[in-house]
Amino acid sequence: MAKDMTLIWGSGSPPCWRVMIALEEKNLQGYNQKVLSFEKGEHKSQEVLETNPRGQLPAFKHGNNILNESYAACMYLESQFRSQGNQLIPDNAAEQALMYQRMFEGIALSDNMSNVIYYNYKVPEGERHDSAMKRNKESLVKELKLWEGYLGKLGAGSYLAGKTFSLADVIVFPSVAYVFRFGLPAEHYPKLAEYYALVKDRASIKASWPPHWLENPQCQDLLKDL
Ligand SMILES: N[C@@H](CCC(=O)N[C@@H](CS)C(=O)NCC(=O)O)C(=O)O
Repeated sequence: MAKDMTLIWGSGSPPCWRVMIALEEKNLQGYNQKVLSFEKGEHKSQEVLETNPRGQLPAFKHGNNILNESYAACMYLESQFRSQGNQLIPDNAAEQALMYQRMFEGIALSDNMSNVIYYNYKVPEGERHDSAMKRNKESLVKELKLWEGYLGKLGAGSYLAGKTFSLADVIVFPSVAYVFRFGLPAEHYPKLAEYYALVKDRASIKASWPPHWLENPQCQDLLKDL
């Protein structure tokens, strides 16, 4: 039981989801938690700002230790609970190198994805251009093809950094789930689709699946032409 931990999160936020997956993988259930609404602006509340002055989620605390960056929180959990639950950082140097490499490349995937999915949210109405959206989509395609190639090289049934589930999957899987939720055609990205199918039913992923995705499994088909 993780009674000395508190996570404030928002449903469907990939950074929040990462921390929740890591907590599940390390058998740290039973933590204090509160889910807030981005739509209602609750992430800008005093309660959040006290933990995370950026007014962003996740806001995570273990005792007096504050970790609001999802990468930091996941790495901290693995390091503090190394022998508990599933090991998320491989010991072998080559496997560890690939794991860190993919994990941090996850930033590019996440950025490219949100530049398309959240274009309207990020760019004020008068400044939006079809040409910019087209460029963002082209960048996302390039990025997705990279990951498709990485998975192709590793072979069937692989996780992002090899034969075992690792911190790279904890960090990157939410972005993969996002692109399929937004209509990415599985037939154009068969390796990514295979990876998505392999990981989506894992216990830690199911336990932390965004609640509003369960209520509303259908989403926009914004990525259907990719
Ligand atoms: N680098 C942070 C990013 C956190 C983040 O961008 N959270 C988003 C939700 S996905 C948020 O709170 N956005 C609201 C805002 O920036 O006002 C992390 O990885 O934890």
